[in-house]
Parts: sequence; C-alpha cells; structure tokens
Amino acid sequence: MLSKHAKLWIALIAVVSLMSLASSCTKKDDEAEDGGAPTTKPYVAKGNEGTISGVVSYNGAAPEAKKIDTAADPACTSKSPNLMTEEWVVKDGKLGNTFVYIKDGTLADGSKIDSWGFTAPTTAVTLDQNGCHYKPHVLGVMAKQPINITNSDPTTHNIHFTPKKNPDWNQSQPNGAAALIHTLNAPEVSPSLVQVKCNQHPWMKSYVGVLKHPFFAVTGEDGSFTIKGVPPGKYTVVAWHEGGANGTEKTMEVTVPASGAAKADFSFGATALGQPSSLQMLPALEVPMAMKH
Ligand SMILES: [Cu+2]
Repeated sequence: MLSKHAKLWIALIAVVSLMSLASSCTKKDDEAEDGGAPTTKPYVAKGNEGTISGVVSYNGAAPEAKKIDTAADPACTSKSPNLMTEEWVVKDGKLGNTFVYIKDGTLADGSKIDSWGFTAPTTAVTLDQNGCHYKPHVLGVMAKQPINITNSDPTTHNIHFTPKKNPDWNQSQPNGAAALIHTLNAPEVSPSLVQVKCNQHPWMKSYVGVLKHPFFAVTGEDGSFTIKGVPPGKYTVVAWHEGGANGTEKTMEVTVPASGAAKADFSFGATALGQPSSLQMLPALEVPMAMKH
C-alpha cells in the first residue's frame, strides 16, 4: 500500500503533467490562428471553381455628392475645379465602391476556406493620387501584396494609412517623386477596411480591403461585381460600404455549385418609403434558399 504522502505526490505529478499538456495544446492553436506557423496547405485549383456575382443597390433617395472646397491648395483647384465627394456613388439606384468579399465558409469537401493558403500576387495594385483624389477610391489587395502609390499631381501629397491591425504608415510624396511601395501584412476588413487619408488635403480618403485569399471585388458604377475562381462550397459573403461610423456591412450566405455561379445581390440605404420593412429582408433570405437543392 502506498502511504498517504506518496498518493498525494502521484496526484500532484498527474495534475502538473496534465496542465503542461494543456498549455502546449493551447500554444499550438494560437500559432495556427495568427498564421505564423505554416498550418495552411496551398490551395491548388481543380478546374471546377465557380463565381459569385451580384448587384449592390441603394434603396431610397441617394445622398447627393457635394462639391469639395479645394481652395487650400490652388494646384488642386486648377486641376480638379469640380471635385466631388465620393462617399456615395449611386447611379440609377446602384451603388458603386462597395467592397464584397468571402468572410468564411466551407468547401464542398468539408474543409474550411481558412485552412487553405493562397499566395499573394507579386504584381502591385496601383493607388494613384490624381486631381487631388485617390484612384481608385476603394481597392482590395491580398495580405503582403504590394501597393504601388503614385503622385500624378503638381503638388505634394502625404499618404497616410491608418489601420487597426497593421502598422500606421505615413509618407510625404512631392510632385514628381518616385512611386512608393507599401504592403499590409495582416488581413483587415472588419469592422472597417483600412482608411487611407492625405495629411495635406483633408478631403482625400480611400479604403483598402486586405484579405488572405483572393475572393473579393469592388462594385463598379453599375453596382455589379464578380468574384471568380471560387472553390465549390457554402460561404458567408459580406458587402462593406464606407457609409456610417465604421462603414456598413451586409451579410449573406451563398452556395457555389461546382463550375457554377452563385448570386449575391445586396441593398444599402434607407427602407424605401411606403414599403413594409420586411421587403428588405427578401433578397438576403431568397438567395441561399433558392441555392439549396
Ligand atoms: Cu493630398
């Protein structure tokens, strides 16, 4: 028979070893979450990928673009005498500059989209300062993909990325200066895309969505978007627009069939007058149900 003392020691050793086992497990999980360890395997296209496309609408009377007072910099006034705000780009009830992306989801084989690795393109995306506004106003990149920043204006700009999950970055770029390259290493889309501003011209704003996969798109002036090369599966798709304090998100579930197309139509804005508010819910409910077989 073991003495009371020995029993106590055995129990203590068992508890301590269980605790260390538990802590090593937790550590492994943490590593997987921050993407530091190569826990994701590279996704290889199978040839049965599909698309997610749709149209983003604006319900009700669209807020009108306002003329920007550029008097603080005569170079801006002479190049862009009629510079207008771009917060709401609405044409025939369709909303431009909306960033649409896959938030999460499960592939047809049961694996999570998050468990796959996608290589960022080495090709840079250009963000031009032209006429004292940014072109484009909203853009998407993959994490670690270079952003090529150009100054096409006869004045000095000071580009300032103000992210929450990436380091702050702030560079002056005089007229004629060489392009600047900037990369954002951490995904950042929620609650807001990364806001870019100009310290010289307070009206200048643009938004950059950063994702670890290539499944995103920005709506054109006609409100349409297409996300290509999507593995068959069931996804949560988010449409983000800068309107509101931190922007506004709309979410929808879609199913992408093998080699097929899923529809995701979103709508922003006020509920149209005289219509029951439940009508606004219809597109969000109808689409995923229609996709189920
Ligand atoms: Cu500027």
